[in-house]
Amino acid sequence: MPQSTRISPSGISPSGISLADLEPLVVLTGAGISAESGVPTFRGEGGIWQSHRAEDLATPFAFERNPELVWEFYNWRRNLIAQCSPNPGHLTLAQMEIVIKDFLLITQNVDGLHHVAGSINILEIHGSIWQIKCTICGEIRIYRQTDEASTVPMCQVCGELMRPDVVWFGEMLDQEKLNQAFESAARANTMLVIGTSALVQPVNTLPLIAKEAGARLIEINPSPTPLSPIMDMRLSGPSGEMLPGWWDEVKKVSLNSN
Ligand code: BV8
Ligand code: ZN
Repeated sequence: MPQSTRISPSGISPSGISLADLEPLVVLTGAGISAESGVPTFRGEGGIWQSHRAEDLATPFAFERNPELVWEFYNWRRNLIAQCSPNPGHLTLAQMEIVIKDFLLITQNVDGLHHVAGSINILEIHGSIWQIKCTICGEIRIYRQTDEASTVPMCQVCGELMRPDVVWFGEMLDQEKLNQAFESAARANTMLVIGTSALVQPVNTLPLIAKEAGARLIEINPSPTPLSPIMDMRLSGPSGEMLPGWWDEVKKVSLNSN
Protein backbone atom coordinates (compact mmCIF):
# COMPACT_ATOMS: atom_id res chain seq x y z
CA MET A 1 0.00 0.00 0.00
CA PRO A 2 1.35 3.49 -0.76
CA GLN A 3 2.67 5.76 1.94
CA SER A 4 -0.41 7.49 3.29
CA THR A 5 0.17 10.99 4.52
CA ARG A 6 -1.99 13.39 6.42
CA ILE A 7 -1.42 17.07 6.93
CA SER A 8 0.59 17.57 10.12
CA PRO A 9 0.37 20.98 11.93
CA SER A 10 3.52 22.12 10.13
CA GLY A 11 2.27 20.86 6.72
CA ILE A 12 2.50 17.41 5.22
CA SER A 13 5.43 15.17 6.09
CA PRO A 14 8.32 15.64 3.64
CA SER A 15 7.49 13.95 0.37
CA GLY A 16 11.06 14.67 -0.79
CA ILE A 17 9.69 15.53 -4.23
CA SER A 18 11.20 18.58 -5.89
CA LEU A 19 9.89 20.53 -8.88
CA ALA A 20 12.36 18.85 -11.21
CA ASP A 21 10.91 15.45 -10.29
CA LEU A 22 7.44 16.45 -11.44
CA GLU A 23 7.74 17.34 -15.11
CA PRO A 24 6.00 16.29 -17.32
CA LEU A 25 3.15 16.59 -14.83
CA VAL A 26 -0.37 15.37 -15.64
CA VAL A 27 -3.20 16.11 -13.22
CA LEU A 28 -6.47 14.14 -13.38
CA THR A 29 -9.38 15.62 -11.43
CA GLY A 30 -12.89 14.45 -10.66
CA ALA A 31 -15.92 15.80 -8.87
CA GLY A 32 -14.13 15.70 -5.49
CA ILE A 33 -11.95 18.71 -6.29
CA SER A 34 -15.11 20.82 -6.57
CA ALA A 35 -16.76 19.39 -3.43
CA GLU A 36 -15.32 22.14 -1.17
CA SER A 37 -16.70 24.70 -3.62
CA GLY A 38 -20.19 23.36 -2.94
CA VAL A 39 -20.63 21.37 -6.17
CA PRO A 40 -22.15 17.98 -5.27
CA THR A 41 -20.12 14.91 -6.22
CA PHE A 42 -21.77 11.98 -7.96
CA ARG A 43 -21.16 8.97 -5.77
CA GLY A 44 -20.20 10.19 -2.30
CA GLU A 45 -22.79 10.91 0.38
CA GLY A 46 -25.11 13.64 -0.84
CA GLY A 47 -23.89 12.78 -4.33
CA ILE A 48 -26.14 13.37 -7.32
CA TRP A 49 -26.50 9.69 -8.14
CA GLN A 50 -27.78 9.09 -4.59
CA SER A 51 -31.00 10.92 -5.45
CA HIS A 52 -31.12 10.58 -9.22
CA ARG A 53 -30.43 7.55 -11.46
CA ALA A 54 -27.70 8.31 -13.99
CA GLU A 55 -29.66 6.23 -16.46
CA ASP A 56 -32.61 8.61 -16.12
CA LEU A 57 -30.61 11.77 -16.57
CA ALA A 58 -27.17 11.38 -18.16
CA THR A 59 -27.67 9.14 -21.19
CA PRO A 60 -28.67 9.89 -24.80
CA PHE A 61 -31.68 7.60 -24.35
CA ALA A 62 -32.83 9.63 -21.34
CA PHE A 63 -32.65 12.79 -23.46
CA GLU A 64 -34.49 11.16 -26.35
CA ARG A 65 -37.17 9.88 -23.98
CA ASN A 66 -37.62 13.10 -22.01
CA PRO A 67 -35.50 16.05 -23.20
CA GLU A 68 -37.25 18.51 -20.88
CA LEU A 69 -36.44 16.41 -17.76
CA VAL A 70 -32.77 16.07 -18.71
CA TRP A 71 -32.63 19.78 -19.62
CA GLU A 72 -34.13 20.67 -16.24
CA PHE A 73 -31.45 18.54 -14.49
CA TYR A 74 -28.71 20.51 -16.26
CA ASN A 75 -30.47 23.82 -15.56
CA TRP A 76 -30.46 22.88 -11.86
CA ARG A 77 -26.76 22.03 -11.99
CA ARG A 78 -25.82 25.18 -13.96
CA ASN A 79 -27.76 27.30 -11.49
CA LEU A 80 -26.00 25.64 -8.55
CA ILE A 81 -22.52 25.75 -10.10
CA ALA A 82 -22.94 29.45 -11.04
CA GLN A 83 -23.03 30.20 -7.28
CA CYS A 84 -19.83 28.24 -6.59
CA SER A 85 -16.27 29.56 -6.74
CA PRO A 86 -12.96 27.77 -7.12
CA ASN A 87 -11.45 26.55 -3.84
CA PRO A 88 -7.75 26.42 -2.83
CA GLY A 89 -7.42 23.09 -4.65
CA HIS A 90 -8.37 24.64 -8.02
CA LEU A 91 -6.29 27.75 -7.29
CA THR A 92 -3.17 25.75 -6.39
CA LEU A 93 -3.35 23.87 -9.70
CA ALA A 94 -3.48 27.21 -11.54
CA GLN A 95 -0.36 28.38 -9.63
CA MET A 96 1.45 25.10 -10.35
CA GLU A 97 0.85 25.55 -14.07
CA ILE A 98 2.68 28.90 -13.99
CA VAL A 99 5.79 27.24 -12.57
CA ILE A 100 5.66 23.86 -14.28
CA LYS A 101 5.95 24.29 -18.04
CA ASP A 102 5.16 20.71 -19.10
CA PHE A 103 1.75 20.55 -17.40
CA LEU A 104 -1.64 19.15 -18.49
CA LEU A 105 -4.85 19.20 -16.44
CA ILE A 106 -7.35 16.52 -17.48
CA THR A 107 -10.70 16.99 -15.79
CA GLN A 108 -13.80 14.81 -15.76
CA ASN A 109 -15.69 17.77 -14.36
CA VAL A 110 -18.01 19.80 -16.54
CA ASP A 111 -18.35 22.69 -14.04
CA GLY A 112 -15.70 24.97 -15.55
CA LEU A 113 -14.20 25.86 -12.14
CA HIS A 114 -10.64 25.09 -13.31
CA HIS A 115 -11.03 27.79 -15.99
CA VAL A 116 -12.40 30.24 -13.43
CA ALA A 117 -9.41 29.46 -11.16
CA GLY A 118 -7.02 30.46 -13.96
CA SER A 119 -5.84 27.06 -15.24
CA ILE A 120 -5.09 27.18 -18.97
CA ASN A 121 -3.91 23.84 -20.34
CA ILE A 122 -7.14 21.97 -19.55
CA LEU A 123 -8.69 18.93 -21.24
CA GLU A 124 -12.41 18.81 -20.33
CA ILE A 125 -12.64 15.15 -21.26
CA HIS A 126 -16.34 14.82 -20.36
CA GLY A 127 -17.29 18.16 -21.92
CA SER A 128 -18.63 21.36 -20.43
CA ILE A 129 -21.96 22.24 -18.82
CA TRP A 130 -21.42 25.80 -20.18
CA GLN A 131 -21.68 24.62 -23.79
CA ILE A 132 -24.62 23.21 -25.74
CA LYS A 133 -24.59 21.40 -29.09
CA CYS A 134 -27.14 20.59 -31.76
CA THR A 135 -28.43 17.01 -31.70
CA ILE A 136 -28.44 16.98 -35.51
CA CYS A 137 -25.91 19.33 -37.11
CA GLY A 138 -23.43 19.51 -34.22
CA GLU A 139 -23.51 23.33 -33.98
CA ILE A 140 -21.89 24.28 -30.66
CA ARG A 141 -22.75 27.38 -28.59
CA ILE A 142 -21.64 28.79 -25.27
CA TYR A 143 -24.64 28.68 -22.90
CA ARG A 144 -24.31 30.69 -19.68
CA GLN A 145 -28.03 30.85 -18.76
CA THR A 146 -28.89 29.69 -15.28
CA ASP A 147 -32.63 30.28 -15.46
CA GLU A 148 -34.07 27.03 -14.11
CA ALA A 149 -37.28 27.56 -16.04
CA SER A 150 -35.60 27.63 -19.44
CA THR A 151 -36.81 25.04 -21.91
CA VAL A 152 -34.71 23.06 -24.37
CA PRO A 153 -33.29 25.58 -26.92
CA MET A 154 -33.50 25.00 -30.66
CA CYS A 155 -30.52 25.11 -32.98
CA GLN A 156 -30.14 28.49 -34.72
CA VAL A 157 -28.67 26.75 -37.76
CA CYS A 158 -31.03 23.85 -38.45
CA GLY A 159 -33.86 24.35 -35.97
CA GLU A 160 -33.42 21.01 -34.21
CA LEU A 161 -33.07 20.38 -30.44
CA MET A 162 -29.88 21.49 -28.68
CA ARG A 163 -28.42 19.40 -25.77
CA PRO A 164 -25.74 19.84 -23.08
CA ASP A 165 -22.27 19.45 -24.64
CA VAL A 166 -21.22 16.75 -22.15
CA VAL A 167 -20.37 13.06 -22.63
CA TRP A 168 -23.23 10.91 -21.36
CA PHE A 169 -23.00 7.30 -20.20
CA GLY A 170 -22.90 4.98 -23.19
CA GLU A 171 -21.43 7.74 -25.41
CA MET A 172 -17.95 7.69 -26.88
CA LEU A 173 -15.55 10.37 -25.71
CA ASP A 174 -14.06 12.81 -28.21
CA GLN A 175 -11.34 10.67 -29.83
CA GLU A 176 -8.88 13.56 -30.19
CA LYS A 177 -9.17 14.47 -26.49
CA LEU A 178 -8.88 10.81 -25.53
CA ASN A 179 -5.74 10.34 -27.66
CA GLN A 180 -4.19 13.45 -26.13
CA ALA A 181 -5.02 12.14 -22.65
CA PHE A 182 -3.56 8.70 -23.36
CA GLU A 183 -0.39 10.22 -24.90
CA SER A 184 0.14 12.61 -21.98
CA ALA A 185 -0.38 9.82 -19.45
CA ALA A 186 2.17 7.65 -21.26
CA ARG A 187 4.86 10.37 -21.07
CA ALA A 188 4.11 11.73 -17.58
CA ASN A 189 6.82 11.73 -14.91
CA THR A 190 4.21 12.33 -12.22
CA MET A 191 0.41 12.04 -12.26
CA LEU A 192 -1.70 13.66 -9.54
CA VAL A 193 -5.09 11.91 -9.25
CA ILE A 194 -7.39 14.24 -7.33
CA GLY A 195 -10.99 13.77 -6.19
CA THR A 196 -12.09 10.92 -8.39
CA SER A 197 -13.68 7.60 -7.43
CA ALA A 198 -11.89 6.15 -10.48
CA LEU A 199 -15.03 4.20 -11.42
CA VAL A 200 -15.80 5.71 -14.82
CA GLN A 201 -14.24 4.24 -17.93
CA PRO A 202 -12.24 4.92 -19.98
CA VAL A 203 -10.79 7.84 -17.97
CA ASN A 204 -10.00 5.58 -15.04
CA THR A 205 -7.39 3.80 -17.18
CA LEU A 206 -5.20 6.92 -17.44
CA PRO A 207 -3.41 6.38 -14.11
CA LEU A 208 -2.76 2.74 -15.10
CA ILE A 209 -1.20 3.90 -18.39
CA ALA A 210 0.99 6.41 -16.53
CA LYS A 211 2.05 3.79 -14.00
CA GLU A 212 2.87 1.30 -16.77
CA ALA A 213 5.10 3.93 -18.35
CA GLY A 214 7.00 4.47 -15.10
CA ALA A 215 5.27 7.57 -13.69
CA ARG A 216 4.98 8.33 -9.99
CA LEU A 217 1.28 8.37 -8.96
CA ILE A 218 -0.03 10.56 -6.14
CA GLU A 219 -3.68 10.32 -5.07
CA ILE A 220 -5.45 13.08 -3.13
CA ASN A 221 -8.77 11.86 -1.77
CA PRO A 222 -10.30 11.53 1.74
CA SER A 223 -11.35 7.98 0.85
CA PRO A 224 -9.46 5.11 -0.78
CA THR A 225 -10.35 4.20 -4.36
CA PRO A 226 -9.80 1.12 -6.56
CA LEU A 227 -6.60 2.83 -7.75
CA SER A 228 -5.20 3.43 -4.24
CA PRO A 229 -3.15 0.18 -4.23
CA ILE A 230 -1.09 1.34 -7.24
CA MET A 231 -0.43 4.83 -5.85
CA ASP A 232 3.12 5.75 -4.79
CA MET A 233 1.67 8.21 -2.33
CA ARG A 234 -1.77 9.01 -0.94
CA LEU A 235 -2.70 12.32 0.66
CA SER A 236 -5.83 11.25 2.49
CA GLY A 237 -7.89 14.36 3.06
CA PRO A 238 -9.80 17.10 1.23
CA SER A 239 -7.86 18.41 -1.78
CA GLY A 240 -8.61 22.04 -0.85
CA GLU A 241 -6.40 21.48 2.22
CA MET A 242 -3.97 18.76 1.13
CA LEU A 243 -2.93 20.14 -2.26
CA PRO A 244 -1.78 23.61 -1.08
CA GLY A 245 0.18 21.98 1.76
CA TRP A 246 1.83 19.47 -0.56
CA TRP A 247 2.68 22.17 -3.12
CA ASP A 248 4.28 24.35 -0.40
CA GLU A 249 6.35 21.32 0.59
CA VAL A 250 7.50 20.71 -2.99
CA LYS A 251 8.55 24.36 -3.37
CA LYS A 252 10.46 24.20 -0.08
CA VAL A 253 12.29 21.02 -1.12
CA SER A 254 13.17 22.65 -4.45
CA LEU A 255 14.46 25.81 -2.78
CA ASN A 256 16.63 23.76 -0.38
CA SER A 257 18.03 21.65 -3.19
CA ASN A 258 19.08 24.69 -5.29
C1 BV8 B 1 -17.78 4.97 -22.92
C2 BV8 B 1 -20.57 13.97 -17.83
C3 BV8 B 1 -17.69 3.55 -24.81
C4 BV8 B 1 -21.99 14.22 -17.69
C5 BV8 B 1 -20.03 11.76 -16.98
C6 BV8 B 1 -22.61 -0.52 -18.96
C7 BV8 B 1 -23.42 0.13 -19.88
C8 BV8 B 1 -23.02 1.28 -20.57
C9 BV8 B 1 -21.75 1.80 -20.33
C10 BV8 B 1 -20.95 1.14 -19.42
C11 BV8 B 1 -21.35 0.00 -18.73
N1 BV8 B 1 -20.35 -0.38 -17.89
C12 BV8 B 1 -19.32 0.47 -18.04
C13 BV8 B 1 -19.66 1.38 -18.96
C14 BV8 B 1 -18.85 2.49 -19.42
C15 BV8 B 1 -19.26 3.74 -18.65
C16 BV8 B 1 -18.82 3.63 -17.21
O1 BV8 B 1 -17.64 3.70 -16.93
N2 BV8 B 1 -19.77 3.46 -16.28
C17 BV8 B 1 -19.38 3.34 -14.89
C18 BV8 B 1 -20.33 4.15 -14.02
C19 BV8 B 1 -19.35 1.87 -14.56
N3 BV8 B 1 -18.56 4.81 -19.29
C20 BV8 B 1 -19.13 5.42 -20.34
O2 BV8 B 1 -20.26 5.21 -20.71
C21 BV8 B 1 -18.22 6.40 -21.06
N4 BV8 B 1 -18.27 6.11 -22.46
O3 BV8 B 1 -17.26 4.13 -22.23
O4 BV8 B 1 -17.96 4.84 -24.29
C22 BV8 B 1 -18.95 2.72 -24.58
C23 BV8 B 1 -20.07 3.04 -25.30
C24 BV8 B 1 -21.21 2.26 -25.12
C25 BV8 B 1 -21.22 1.19 -24.20
C26 BV8 B 1 -20.09 0.90 -23.45
C27 BV8 B 1 -18.93 1.68 -23.64
C28 BV8 B 1 -18.71 7.82 -20.82
C29 BV8 B 1 -18.49 8.16 -19.36
C30 BV8 B 1 -18.78 9.65 -19.14
C31 BV8 B 1 -20.08 9.81 -18.42
N5 BV8 B 1 -20.28 11.22 -18.13
N6 BV8 B 1 -20.18 13.07 -16.77
C32 BV8 B 1 -22.29 15.05 -16.48
O5 BV8 B 1 -21.39 15.36 -15.68
O6 BV8 B 1 -23.45 15.38 -16.35
S1 BV8 B 1 -19.40 10.77 -15.76
C33 BV8 B 1 -19.47 11.51 -14.26
O7 BV8 B 1 -18.69 10.64 -13.42
C34 BV8 B 1 -18.79 12.85 -14.15
O8 BV8 B 1 -18.12 13.28 -15.31
C35 BV8 B 1 -17.75 12.58 -13.08
O9 BV8 B 1 -16.70 13.41 -13.15
C36 BV8 B 1 -17.41 11.19 -13.44
C37 BV8 B 1 -16.51 10.44 -12.57
O10 BV8 B 1 -16.94 10.59 -11.27
P1 BV8 B 1 -15.93 11.33 -10.28
O11 BV8 B 1 -15.50 12.60 -10.90
O12 BV8 B 1 -14.89 10.37 -9.88
O13 BV8 B 1 -16.89 11.70 -9.10
P2 BV8 B 1 -17.45 10.74 -7.96
O14 BV8 B 1 -18.58 11.45 -7.31
O15 BV8 B 1 -17.64 9.36 -8.51
O16 BV8 B 1 -16.23 10.62 -6.91
C38 BV8 B 1 -15.87 11.77 -6.16
C39 BV8 B 1 -14.58 11.42 -5.45
O17 BV8 B 1 -14.13 12.59 -4.78
C40 BV8 B 1 -14.75 10.34 -4.39
O18 BV8 B 1 -13.67 9.42 -4.50
C41 BV8 B 1 -14.65 11.11 -3.06
O19 BV8 B 1 -14.02 10.35 -2.07
C42 BV8 B 1 -13.75 12.25 -3.47
N7 BV8 B 1 -13.91 13.47 -2.67
C43 BV8 B 1 -15.01 13.90 -2.02
N8 BV8 B 1 -14.73 15.09 -1.42
C44 BV8 B 1 -13.43 15.39 -1.74
C45 BV8 B 1 -12.91 14.35 -2.54
N9 BV8 B 1 -11.65 14.36 -3.02
C46 BV8 B 1 -10.87 15.41 -2.70
N10 BV8 B 1 -11.30 16.45 -1.95
C47 BV8 B 1 -12.55 16.47 -1.45
N11 BV8 B 1 -12.96 17.51 -0.68
ZN1 ZN C 1 -28.46 22.17 -35.83
